[in-house]
Amino acid sequence: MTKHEIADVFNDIATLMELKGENPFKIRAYSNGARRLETLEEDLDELIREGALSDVPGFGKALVQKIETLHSEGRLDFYDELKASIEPGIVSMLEIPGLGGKKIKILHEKLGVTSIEELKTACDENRVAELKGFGEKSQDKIVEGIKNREAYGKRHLWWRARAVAEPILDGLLALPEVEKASHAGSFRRLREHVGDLDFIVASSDPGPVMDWFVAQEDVKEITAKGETKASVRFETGLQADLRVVPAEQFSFALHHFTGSKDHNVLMRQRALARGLSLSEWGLKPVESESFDDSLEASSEEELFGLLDLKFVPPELREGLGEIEVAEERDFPELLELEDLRGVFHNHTTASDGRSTLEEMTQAVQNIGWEYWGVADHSKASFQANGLDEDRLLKQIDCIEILNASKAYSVHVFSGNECDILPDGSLDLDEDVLMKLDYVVVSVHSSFTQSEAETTDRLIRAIENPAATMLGHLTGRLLLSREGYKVDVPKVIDAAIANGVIVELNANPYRLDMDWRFWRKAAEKGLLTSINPDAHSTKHFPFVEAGVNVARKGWLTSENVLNALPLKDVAAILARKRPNLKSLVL
Ligand code: DGT
Ligand code: CA
Ligand code: CA
Ligand code: ZN
Repeated sequence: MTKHEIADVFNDIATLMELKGENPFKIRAYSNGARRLETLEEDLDELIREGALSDVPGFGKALVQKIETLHSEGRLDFYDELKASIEPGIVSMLEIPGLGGKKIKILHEKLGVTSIEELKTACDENRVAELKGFGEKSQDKIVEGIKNREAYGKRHLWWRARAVAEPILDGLLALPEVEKASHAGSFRRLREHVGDLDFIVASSDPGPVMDWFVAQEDVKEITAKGETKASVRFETGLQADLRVVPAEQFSFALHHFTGSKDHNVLMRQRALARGLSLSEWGLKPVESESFDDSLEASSEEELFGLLDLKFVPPELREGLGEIEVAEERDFPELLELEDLRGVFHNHTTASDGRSTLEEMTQAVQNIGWEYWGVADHSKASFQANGLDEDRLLKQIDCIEILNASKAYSVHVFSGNECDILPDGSLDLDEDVLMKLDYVVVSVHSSFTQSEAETTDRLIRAIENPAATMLGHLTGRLLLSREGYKVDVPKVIDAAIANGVIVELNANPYRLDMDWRFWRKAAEKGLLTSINPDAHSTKHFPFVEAGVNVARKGWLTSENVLNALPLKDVAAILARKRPNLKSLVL
C-alpha cells in the first residue's frame, strides 16, 4: 500500500475505535499517524528499507509495525478484526455527512439504531431531535444526508457519465492556460460504470483553470478546492476531480490517475526492480531525494518505454496480464466503431420496437452500414407483443419484398429473438425458425432457476440447430438487476462447440456478456456480434458502448461477425442454413 492508502486505513481505525468508545489517546495516535503519513516528505519505501520509520516523530512502535505490515502485505489483522467486530449497518452510518464515530455511538446507545433505515425512522419520529447534543437542526441535516446518500452513493453508467465528461474536457481544452488535458480514471479505462470522473491538466497557471472548473454551470456543490486540486458534484450526484500539474509531470500524473490501482502496483514493482521509483510526480532513481531529477516522458508511450514496455491502451490497464504482453509485443489493433458494417438483434413495431422496418432500414443506410438484421420477440414474450409462427412468416415475406425492391442500399436479414423456454426448448417451430436467415436465442422468463438448471437450459438452446447466436447471456441490468446465475465458461465452450455466436449486447445497461470473459473466450475461438438490441432508430449508437466492452475484452475486428462485409456475413450465417436460398446473394 502507498502512504496515502495506509493513512486512509489509520483514519478508518480511528473512527471505528471511536464507534467502540475506546481510549481517546489511542484514537488520537491513529489520526495523528494518518496526518503524519499524508505530510511525510521522505519516501516511505526508503524509510522502511532503512529501518528508519521509528525515527519519525509521532510514530510509536505499534504504529511502525502496522505501517510495515500494511506496506508489504496490503492488509492488517487488527483492522480486519476491528471492522468485523462492529455491525455493518452501524459502520454504514459513517457515510452520512456530519456523523462521526462519537455521534453514531450515542445514536446506537440511546436510540438503539443499528442501520441507516432505523436512523431514518428515528428522525421521522423526531427522536433524534430530542437527544441531548443533537436538536432539530442536526436531525434535518441527517435526513438530508440520508436522501443525498441515495442519490450520490451510486455509481454512474459510462454512457451517462460521458454526456457530462465530454463538455468538461472540451471546456478545459479551450482555456488558454491549458497546455494538455485528458480524462483519467475508470472513465478513460472504459469501465461499464464509474464512481467519479477524473481530469488531468498540464498548466503553469492553475488558478484560472481551477476557477473555471468549479464555476461550471451544472455544478451543484464544490466539495474541494485547493491550488491544484478540485472536486465538484453535479445535479445527478456524479462527482468530478481535477488535478493540474506542470507540463513535465503530465504523463506521469495521467498514467497514475488513469489506474487501475492493480495496474499501478505492477508498474511500480517493475520500476523498483530497475532501481526506480514511479509515482504521479515522475520516475526517479530510488536513491535520489526528490522527483526533481525525474526521467523525462513527454507522452505515456515514452513513460512505458522507460520501463521497456510497449504502450498499453488505457482500457487494458486492469492488472490482468497486460504488462506481460507489453514486455514482448505490440498490442493487437483493438476493435473500433468504424470497423462495424451492420447490426443484428433489432426490434421493430412488429413487436415492442418504436420504429418500422422501413424507418430502421433508412436509419441504417444513413449511418452508412451495409446490412442489418430484424429480430423481433417471439410469442412467449407476450408482454412485448412477440410474434407467433404466422406473423413471423408474414414478416419474412415483407423483408423479402423490401430487399427485392432495391429501395435501399442496405440488405435486411430476417431473424427473430426467440425465447428460450424454461426447459431449454425454443418458443417457435423449428421449421419456421429454419426459414429465417438467423435466430438470436434469449432468456426472458424463469430467472430464478438454479445455476445448474440455467446452464443446462442455455446449452440445450445452443445445441438447437436453429440457433445462430445467444442473446444477453446473463440478463443483467447494470446497477439495478443481477443477472441469472449461470456457469459462463461452460456456456462459452458449448457455443464454440456448436458454432454459435455469443452476442455482446451493447445496450449500455446490459453490456452482456461481461468484458472480463471476452479475452479468453476469443482465444478459444468464440465469435461475437456487437448487438445494439435497438428498439428504435435512436438506439443504433449503443454499439459504441459495445465496442468499448469489446476493446476492454481485447477483441479485434477478426472476432466480430458484424465487422465483416455482407458476403462474408452471409457465408457465416449460411453454415446454419445450408438450404436457404435468400442467403446466397
Ligand atoms: P472509480 O472512480 O471508482 O470508477 O474508479 P477509478 O479507477 O477512477 O478510481 P479513482 O477515481 O478513485 O482514482 C483514479 C485513479 O487514481 C485510480 O484508478 C488509481 C489512482 N490512484 C492512485 N493512488 C490511489 C489511492 O491511494 N487511492 C485510490 N483510490 N486511487 C489511487
Ligand atoms: Ca474515478
Ligand atoms: Ca476520483
Ligand atoms: Zn432480449
